[in-house]
Amino acid sequence: MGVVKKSDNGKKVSRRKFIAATIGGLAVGGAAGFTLSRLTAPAAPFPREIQDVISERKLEPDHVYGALKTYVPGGWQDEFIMFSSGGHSGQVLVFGIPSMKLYRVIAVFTPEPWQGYGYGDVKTMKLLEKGSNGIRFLTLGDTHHPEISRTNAEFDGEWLFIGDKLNARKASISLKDFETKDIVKIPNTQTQHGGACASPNTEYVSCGSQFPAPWEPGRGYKPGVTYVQLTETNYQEYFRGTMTFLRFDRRTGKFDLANSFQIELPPYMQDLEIIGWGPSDGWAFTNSINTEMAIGGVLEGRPPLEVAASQNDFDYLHIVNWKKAEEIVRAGKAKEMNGIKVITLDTAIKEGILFFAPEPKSPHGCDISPSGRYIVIGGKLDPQVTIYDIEKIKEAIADQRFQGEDPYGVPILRFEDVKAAQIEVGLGPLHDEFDDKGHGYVSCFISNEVVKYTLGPPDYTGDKPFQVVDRIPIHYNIGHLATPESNSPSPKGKYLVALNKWSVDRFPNVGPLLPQNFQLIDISGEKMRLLYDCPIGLGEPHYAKIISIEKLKPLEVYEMGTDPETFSKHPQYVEGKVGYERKKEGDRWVTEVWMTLIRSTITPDIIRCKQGDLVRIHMTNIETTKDATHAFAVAEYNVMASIEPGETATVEFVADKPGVFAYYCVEFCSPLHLEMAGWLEVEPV
Ligand code: CUK
Ligand code: CUA
Repeated sequence: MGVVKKSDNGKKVSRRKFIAATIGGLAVGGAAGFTLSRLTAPAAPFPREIQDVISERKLEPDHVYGALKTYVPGGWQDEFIMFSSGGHSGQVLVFGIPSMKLYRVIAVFTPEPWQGYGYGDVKTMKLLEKGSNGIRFLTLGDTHHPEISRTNAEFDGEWLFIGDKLNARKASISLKDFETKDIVKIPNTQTQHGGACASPNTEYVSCGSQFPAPWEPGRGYKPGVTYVQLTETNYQEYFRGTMTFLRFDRRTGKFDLANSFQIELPPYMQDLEIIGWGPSDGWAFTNSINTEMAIGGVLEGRPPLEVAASQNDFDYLHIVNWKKAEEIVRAGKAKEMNGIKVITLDTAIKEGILFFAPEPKSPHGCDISPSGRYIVIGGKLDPQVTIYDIEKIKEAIADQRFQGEDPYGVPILRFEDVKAAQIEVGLGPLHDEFDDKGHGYVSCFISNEVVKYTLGPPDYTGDKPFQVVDRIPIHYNIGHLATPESNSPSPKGKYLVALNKWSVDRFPNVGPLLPQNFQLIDISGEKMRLLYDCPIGLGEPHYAKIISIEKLKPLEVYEMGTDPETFSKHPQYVEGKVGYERKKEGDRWVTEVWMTLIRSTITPDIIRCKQGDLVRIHMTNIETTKDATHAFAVAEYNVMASIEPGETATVEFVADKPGVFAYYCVEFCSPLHLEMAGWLEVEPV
């Protein structure tokens, strides 16, 4: 990342040299460069012209302050990188903080042409297909909660995880090349919500279900197969939630179902989930709603779901001893169901893995203070955040102090025994994040604000624990909020992003479907201060994770012939090999092509095949220059690949229509980019 220096305002910036690729396009593949040095900030007072801009644009002091705090000149580095879910765009968005610049959209659950994701590229087609798990070829996902891999509970910047709420899937993304490496369908689960959350050393990535799925007794849930008639009685008897611990191999980036396990849960709607560290190491938590087990049915004479599911004054915080669960699985006490070892509800109760604590009232959010001691739940229908103390929880469990059990026999701890504090914060409290000074920040959806409060010791050691200390209005309908490296032992403070669902009057009207509004808030001082409104015109993000930029070590270029799935040589990469051959594979004709791309030539530039052939093209971008990406697309065939410098990718498609079809490089890569083209001749048979 180059030399990092402290600038005048104390912000770390990197004095990075800019190597511009040669524009001598005829000099193919050249990497001659020149260097630009960055302008240094003037030490003298700003010239008159700055004052003029301010008065001309009628900017107020707050505006100028916000602009100066967030402006990151070209060539400078942001201080943090934010990975935001892309909501039902199915993707992940990558932003800089404080600039709020959108740097990248990572294709995950939805085809994305620029990255050649899901348009004939074998690796990504296989990934999407494997992740679809035989239900149908899924091209939709609803991403909610990103997570970064951890070492000793700290974010280490190596892997990113994101879940698909709609289809209960989990994906891993390498932060070496920002590409999706695995997608797995979570067994026995139809929709998922809580998590991704990683265990302190990323042995497991965990996630909880949202809407319970119908289970066949002893056989779990099979998508497209399991049917249970939906009645209130059947719901209670046969529907089930899950908490799943997916074994993750951080070498390959793959989830390993054979070494994963799952805990069967009652048919409440498990909601947000988190895994603890420090004093809460070994424990996982999820809040829940609809402990009423309402199923809706307005046309059948029952109250609507939202009414019936909001009757109880308390729902249940689920407290799971996952380390003990792991032992139970090792001891062979789990039951294999649809490819995963399941600890049944009965076993979980009997073995002391699952406990409940009352939580008011249809809550949302489940977050842990930096020390690992406090578990914080947003009241949603209750104007308070409720804070639990893991020390008290562990004590109460050890003493077997329970107020009773739920209809399934899960022991319920006494609220007063495990509660650390309740703080009245505002209306509709949802999610909590933390800074490095012992403060929590809660999003209040209904009262449209972020409220700052103090935690208790050891996070906060002052004389005003568990008190509201500041509040700031947001615009509007805030869901999650995010602070750098929150929900880990070492949050960094400084900034807070409010992920607002509505923008109403903050941006020009671009149609009834308005952008979401990410608001950047300065939390470095005592008072929070709004800095910037950032429109998100793509999906509905939920949660985001922010990490210090120094922790990311992405590749600049792939080593020549790299298969990004494994980061090793692509099985079909042969140095210098170009050309094609038509041959029989079983009873099908295949035209197999070895192709290279370099400014400004695609070789071969003519491929002749016959109608009905499977065309399989192994393409290598033989550039070694950073950013010298090429792309490959075939006219009228819906085929698109992106090949980064050094990368080898394979596309496959059936040449089902005869004709002569142009293919070309889709990235404007050099002055002769338009000439970077060729022909696919498909001879009719
Ligand atoms: S949920 Cu969306 S605002 Cu999926 Cu984390 Cu709370
Ligand atoms: Cu390569 Cu255009």
